[in-house]
Amino acid sequence: MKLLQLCAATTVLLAAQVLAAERTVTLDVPGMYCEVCPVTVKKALSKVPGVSSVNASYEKKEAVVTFDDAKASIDQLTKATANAGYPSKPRP
Ligand SMILES: [Cu+2]
Repeated sequence: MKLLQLCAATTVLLAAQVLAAERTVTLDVPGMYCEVCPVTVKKALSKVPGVSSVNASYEKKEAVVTFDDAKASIDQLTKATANAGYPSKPRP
């Protein structure tokens, strides 16, 4: 039974690695109210492991994030901005 579980876990892990890919997501960050805000948002997102690039725009109130979806999730990204004081949502 234990062995079976281990096998299943290994299979999932391998599948995740095979499917791992760079993804780009646009986050709506409505709380950015001046030109310094995107700098803070960018810093917070860049610290998330797996994030390779961040482009935050005050004018558009958005952050475009490229990340490795095997290392980071959209959930982690929105949490990182929220922790920095800027709640965000992925743009559909
Ligand atoms: Cu600001």
